[in-house]
Parts: sequence; structure tokens; C-alpha cells
Amino acid sequence: MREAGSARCEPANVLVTGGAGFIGVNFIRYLLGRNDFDGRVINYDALTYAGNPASLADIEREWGGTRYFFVRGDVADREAVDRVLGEHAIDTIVHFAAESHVDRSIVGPEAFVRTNVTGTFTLLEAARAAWQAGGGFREGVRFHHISTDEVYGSLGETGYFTEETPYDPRSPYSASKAASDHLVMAYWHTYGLPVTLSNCSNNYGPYHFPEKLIPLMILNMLEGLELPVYGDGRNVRDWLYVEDHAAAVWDIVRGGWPGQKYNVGGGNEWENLRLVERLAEIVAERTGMSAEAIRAKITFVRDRPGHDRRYAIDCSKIGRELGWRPSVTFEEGLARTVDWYLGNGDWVREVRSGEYRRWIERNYGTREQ
Ligand code: NAD
Ligand code: TDX
Repeated sequence: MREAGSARCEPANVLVTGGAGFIGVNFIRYLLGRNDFDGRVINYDALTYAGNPASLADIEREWGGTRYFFVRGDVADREAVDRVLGEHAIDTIVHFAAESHVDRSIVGPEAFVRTNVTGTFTLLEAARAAWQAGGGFREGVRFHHISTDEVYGSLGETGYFTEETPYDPRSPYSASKAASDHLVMAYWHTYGLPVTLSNCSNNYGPYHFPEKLIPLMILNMLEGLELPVYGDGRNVRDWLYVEDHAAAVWDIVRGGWPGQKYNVGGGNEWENLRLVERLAEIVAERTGMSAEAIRAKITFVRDRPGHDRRYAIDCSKIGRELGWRPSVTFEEGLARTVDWYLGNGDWVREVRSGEYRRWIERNYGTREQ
């Protein structure tokens, strides 16, 4: 094990990969809204179906060309990555870019290996080359990798994932994230590249792409469509409001020890079916629709292959070392999320058009009941 370097890091030029996606957008908003950061953010994103630059149109208007820059590029494109690291004198990489949807990874795993594994490897290699100095690395540089609790596999009725839980990924998505985590830690142990890593539970909140459970359910409820619950609906996820995740990432980037990994979670376990029923009540309260009529649309559909039963995170390490804990209650977070989707129909129409719509039609045109 290498000696841990200095924990304090004061980022100036931050490359956020995948900054046009759900968590990336929320992280950039969070970061540029903080008064302990006066640096620049470079959003590097390939704009796949999941990336929408319009999510940051107001940020572009306020900070574009001064503190915010958008660069369209692929994390697996070494030349383009070298260019952005050099041109913007990047000292900090916060790596969100990924293929992120488990169901898509079952239908088409190749893109997951390319972006999540090869893309992460490419970024690590580019950072290693750009930041070398003498026999080691420049002071104050940092590579933070965002990962998921899904790398740990599936829990039974009890227990929690800790930072020591052995990896046991079970979907092509989680296997590709596990591979990327191993590469990141290998760059610390082998080369001393100052990395940190976080494994977070399910996020929810504004700008969440409507293929994922919570936004999909909210929008289907508003449109009077069926509410497809996989299997028996008793799979458990630990939900965290996305802004709390952004705060955790920022805390780790600035204060986490190089070579360390941190679990991040909401301490907020819900069975899918109960969650959908609760959402029905919140949507009903806010729209005047009947909760009973919404709930009647719940349809049990074929289970996801290899569907992990339960995720639950022990996040005591980040609490103890960095003082982070979730601040938004589930009730408050769900209410904010429903209100956001009610008020942002244009955003929804935009992300559902084009590529996404065609993909859904190809793959879900005939959903098995
Ligand atoms: P997302 O799918 O909403 O966004 C991914 C973004 O990455 C998009 O903007 C997309 O255009 C971009 N991208 C994809 N391939 C790229 C490539 N080859 N080069 C450059 N950009 C590319 O994902 P998200 O939900 O925001 O997740 C972000 C990260 O957080 C991922 O690494 C994911 O594994 C991790 N994570 C997500 C959750 C969650 O609940 N959403 C939980 C834990 C960890
Ligand atoms: O229509 C649905 N019906 C349903 O029952 C969908 C889309 C999902 N589900 C279930 C499957 C899961 O048990 O809901 C749960 C949540 O599903 P997703 O929203 O697809 O999230 P999940 O598979 O848990 O993964 C998410 O959290 C961890 C993110 O997509 C990952 O990127 C992150 O790593």
C-alpha cells in the first residue's frame, strides 16, 4: 500500500466528464453555486442519448467562456482527452461519464465495456501522462472516479455494503463499473496517481433520464400510462437525493485521502412497489388526480434478468472522516422531484425525442407482460 499523500486539494480547473448527464448536471450546478470554489468547470461529454446540454443552458449563459466550458468529446478518444487536459490546464478530474442503465447493458453490453472500461482506462492514461513531474506527479492534482454500490452484488434481507465488501457484480453494467474501479485503484497502487473513488447508491432528483424507475413512474403517472414493476416489486434500493451525492463528491475531491474509496448512501431503503405507491400519493396530492386510479395502473411485468434483490450502504466512513451525511429527507426529495417534472415538460419532451425514442421503440415496442 502506498503512503497517502496530502488530503487537502484546492481544485482550480475541473474536468467533469459526463457533465451533461443526470448526476453530472447536478454536480456542475452545485459546484458553480458554491462560494468555496472560484475555479473553472470544463464539461467533457460525448452527448449520447443520455446527455442533454440544454440542462445547463442557464449555466452557459451565466458562466460560458469564463468559468464554464463545454467540450463535446468521448472519454475513450485519447487524442481528444489529451487536448482538453492540456488546453484547459486541468488539475482535477471528476469522472461521471458512463453508460449507466442496467436494462440497456443487458440488451447491448458492448457500449458499456467501451465507455466504462476503455474510457476510464483512457482517462487514467491521459492523466498519468499530463500530470507527471519528476519521478511522480504534480502537487494538487486529483482523479475522482464515480462508481456504484452495484459492484458489490446483491444483499439478502440483512447487512450492508462496506468499503471492504468483496466485489461481486452481476450485470454487464456493474461488471463494467467494477472493472473501472479496479483500474482506478491499480493506478494508485502501481503509479501513485492521486485517485479517490466513491460507490454510491441510487440517486434521484431533477434531470434524471426517464428510463430510470422514479422519473419513468412519475411521467407515466402524469400521462395515465401503465406502471411497469419488475418481478414481485420487492427488490430494495437505497435512495439518495442527487444534490447530497454532489456534496459528497465535492467533500471527497477536496478532503478525501488519495488511494481511498468511500461508500455514499441515503440510509433510505425502499421496496420498489412501496416506492411506486408512495409516489402515486405524492403525484395525486400535487395534481388533484386520484391516487387510487394511479395505483390501479401498476402492472407486474417480467423480471429483469439477474435482478439484484437488495442494495444497502454503510456510509459511516465518509461521515466519520469528512463529516458528510445526507441532508434531504425522502419525503422532501420526492416532492421536489415530482414538482420539477411537473414544471419541466419541455426538457422531458426533448430527452424523449430522437435517439431515445427510437431505441425505446426498437427494444420496448412489445414489452412482455
Ligand atoms: P447518465 O446516463 O444520466 O449520464 C451519463 C453521461 O455520460 C451522459 O451525459 C452521456 O452523454 C455521457 N457519456 C456517455 N458515454 C460517454 C463517452 N464515451 N464519453 C463521454 N461522455 C459520455 O448517468 P448518471 O446517472 O448521471 O451517472 C453518472 C455516473 O454516476 C456514472 O458513472 C454512474 O455509473 C454513476 N452512478 C449513478 C447512480 C445513479 O443512481 N444514477 C448511482 C451511483 C453511481
Ligand atoms: O420500469 C422499471 N420498473 C422497475 O421495477 C424500472 C426502470 C426499474 N424497475 C426496478 C429495477 C430496480 O430494482 O426499479 C429499481 C431501480 O431501477 P433503475 O432505476 O433502473 O436503477 P438501478 O438498476 O437500481 O440502477 C441505478 O442505481 C445505481 C442506476 O441506473 C445506476 O446507474 C446506478 O449505478
